[in-house]
Amino acid sequence: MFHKVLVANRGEIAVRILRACHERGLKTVAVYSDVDRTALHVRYADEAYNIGPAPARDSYLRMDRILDVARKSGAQAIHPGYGFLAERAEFSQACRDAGFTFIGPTPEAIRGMGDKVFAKRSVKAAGVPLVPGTDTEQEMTDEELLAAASAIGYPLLVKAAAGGGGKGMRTVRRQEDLRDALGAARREAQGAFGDNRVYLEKLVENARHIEFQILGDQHGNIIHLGERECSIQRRHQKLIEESPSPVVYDRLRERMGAMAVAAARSVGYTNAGTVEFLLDQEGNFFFLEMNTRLQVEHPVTEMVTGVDIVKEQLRIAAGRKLRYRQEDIILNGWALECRVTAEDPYNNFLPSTGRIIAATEPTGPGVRVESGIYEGFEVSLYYDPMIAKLIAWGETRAEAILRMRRALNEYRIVGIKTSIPFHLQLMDSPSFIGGQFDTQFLEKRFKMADVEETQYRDVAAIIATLLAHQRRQQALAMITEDPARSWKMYGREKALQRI
Ligand code: MV4
Repeated sequence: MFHKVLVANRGEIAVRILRACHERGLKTVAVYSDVDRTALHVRYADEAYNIGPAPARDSYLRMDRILDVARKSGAQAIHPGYGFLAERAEFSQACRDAGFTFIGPTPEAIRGMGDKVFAKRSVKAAGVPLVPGTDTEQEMTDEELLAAASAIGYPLLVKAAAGGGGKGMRTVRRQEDLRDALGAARREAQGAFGDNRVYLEKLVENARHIEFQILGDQHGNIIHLGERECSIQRRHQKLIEESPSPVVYDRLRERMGAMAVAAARSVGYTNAGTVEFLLDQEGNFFFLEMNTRLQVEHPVTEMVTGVDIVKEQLRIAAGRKLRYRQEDIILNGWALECRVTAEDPYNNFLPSTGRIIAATEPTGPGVRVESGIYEGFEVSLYYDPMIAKLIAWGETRAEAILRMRRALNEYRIVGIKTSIPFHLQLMDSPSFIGGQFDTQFLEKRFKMADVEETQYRDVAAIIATLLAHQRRQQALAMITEDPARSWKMYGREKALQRI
């Protein structure tokens, strides 16, 4: 059992983990880079240590420095959060070797799922449906891949074996483009992962991205906490997530959930993880990959299941048995999450930096905020632009959307541009409200209204009020004046409405 936990992360997720530790009576240690000296996670922890300069590779990615701090502070366990070192098998291994409890999966499970080719092979053996593609028993040459492509059929995707999250992916619609795509994908994969292995999959079009939250203890128990719908994304960055999915019904959830558990079991998975699926228009689903970490969007699952996933991670890492059986997990209501990023949605989501001079967070029924910022905080370009998450829960999806819209309207962040106006517009989109969208929706079918339209909404409201007032004054004047004047006024008013 451990009594002190080092959180090897920053921002909102570090704060989230520190809170779970404090609830369980654990002492906490934060690490921070030079620019994060005054960050929120530093203030929330019992102790905090500087681990180097702002660039992540000099601080949050320095395993050696983080392990030094763990030793120096007397921490016995390390939580990696998401991003940074969370999915590095070497880090899980290094923690184990140095005698610390890694609050996450084993290096074997991370390595197994990190290699997409290996992962596909092990989940296939467990009976999990895969997208038709190259059978990946051994490494394939370009010639072999070209031959395999004809059997799979077009359009198809070239994917990197060491990839994930859309990195190193290429769509090929015609046979004559495949050779070039293979070359480009191999070069990109070599540069990004130091591994040029690629494989082919049939392209599943108009699909939704549905993922299942998994929890597994060290006693062989694995359960799922239902699904999250993550199709609202832009360039592989999710912007909104929800649970449950508007298109997953009970019977489908049971089938997909059982497959998610089987996938996790096939690599001996422990702790929290996520199994990603594509769900096509005919209702077929296919395993995509498994994320071996706590995810950004875990709160929507917490809101509908009532399970505190981070606290469960701590219990699992301490060797305790899962507190829940599959039949104990009941989905209640609906939850949405909007990622608040320091980006300008009116300007192609250009990163926005600077000091936050004022911030007011929404509260009230069904609203949860996971934030890493405060008034006076300086948003830099060094890290991910996500600065906070806004989560809304409702008994129904409609109530969750109404609460989200209300909460977005309460949110005030002054000093930088944020994605809040984008989220507000999306909450008004008939396609979103109707639950009709896929992974292409944002990029292909949704358009932000112009900045002018919304920026001058207040001005328009003031003008409208003044006009209405003026008309009323004129109407009063009409009663005492020439009766023909009211007809002229009526005509003028109609003419105005046609503008
Ligand atoms: C696919 C696909 C269609 N067909 N595989 C992108 C991220 C990585 N996890 C896998 N991805 C995809 N794989 C086949 N065979 C479409 C995507 C995809 C996608 C998946 C999830 C969420 C957003 C996406 C956006 C574009 C493409």
